Amino acid sequence: MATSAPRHPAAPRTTDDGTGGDSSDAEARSAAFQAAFDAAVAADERIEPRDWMPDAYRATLVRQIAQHAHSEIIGMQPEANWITRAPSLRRKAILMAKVQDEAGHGLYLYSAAETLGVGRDELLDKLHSGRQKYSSIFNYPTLTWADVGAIGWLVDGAAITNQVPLCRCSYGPYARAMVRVCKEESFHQRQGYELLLALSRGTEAQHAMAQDAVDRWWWPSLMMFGPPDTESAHSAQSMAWKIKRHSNDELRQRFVDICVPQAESLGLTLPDPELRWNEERGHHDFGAIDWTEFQEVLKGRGPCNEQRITQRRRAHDEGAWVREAAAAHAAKHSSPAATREGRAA
Ligand code: BYC
Repeated sequence: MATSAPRHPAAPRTTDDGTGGDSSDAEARSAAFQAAFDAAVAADERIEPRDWMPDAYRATLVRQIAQHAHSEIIGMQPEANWITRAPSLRRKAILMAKVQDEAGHGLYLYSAAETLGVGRDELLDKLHSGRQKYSSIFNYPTLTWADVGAIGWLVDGAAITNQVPLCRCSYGPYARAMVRVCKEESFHQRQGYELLLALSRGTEAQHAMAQDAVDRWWWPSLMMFGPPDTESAHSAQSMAWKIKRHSNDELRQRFVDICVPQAESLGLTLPDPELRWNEERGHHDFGAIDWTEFQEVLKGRGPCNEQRITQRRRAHDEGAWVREAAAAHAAKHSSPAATREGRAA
């Protein structure tokens, strides 16, 4: 760590009468911590769990990491819908592995949130009671097998575009979790692309099924990056703290530019008549996003909001016995008698 100012909260200073230091001492200490935090962020250093951090920085991280963790576990549902109907053993094995990866991502992210002082139970409770969000994208149905390919190509593709910069997030545990998540997401994106390519080059009906899935998932994928910059409540502050490295619109544009040539090699079209290369900007122009639809989904009125949260609550309730058994097992193995037995063995 290059900074000389303190990064860890010092023990409160006490006076002879035990009432603590005067308020100017406390203010000076707090200013020193703030200065050390600002310097660390400016120098691109990582903030670690035991470092001092502003309350609002902590709250923003908890909000974003929790939303991200919830997205990973709710995101298992639309794809799991197709595990029993995958068209071959190979496709089934790949899809099962992918859905398990998403569960793993949820676990890394809940663990990252725990380093900020919030427990997993508390976060799950907020998800189940609608006090925390998950990504809008998972409120759309998976109607055909081709949707599994469209999710891999577009949804995982959008997730990677958003998450690769998060590997450089200023908060250490989140940034480190993202490195592994992004490696796995790259595999997911490629399996989606390969699945769509097989369909696109298959029979006429298979090609049409792939095109229909891309038509339905394209616009919701663009919404994953969040509202336009002019409407984004948190972007400016999150970018100043180097939690986010790019704005929502910058990442959305990057995603569109990546997808256009990929769609061409897939032999599929993107459902936007206004999509064209703009020589002057060096980017693709694209049509207007339906932000009313986005807001409706965020308010819980998307096609599958109700179904997703009901299923999540049911899975949580039905898994209560597993949590209880795991806790009993852990307690048994950490008891003094078990520890003595372990030592003797
Ligand atoms: N859906 O000020 P803004 C995946 C909310 S899934 C729902 O721009 P911010 C995967 C936002 O929370 C990928 N809500 O916010 C899993 C805020 O509301 P609150 C999940 C959205 O945070 C399985 C309000 O709108 N990835 O990987 O600066 C299979 C204003 O927005 C959405 C992540 O979560 C949305 N799309 O930026 C396949 C990545 N967009 O909280 C794939 C981490 C915005 O004030 N998250 N809102 O009530 C982020 O990078 C950022 O949180 C966002 C939004 C870019 C999403």
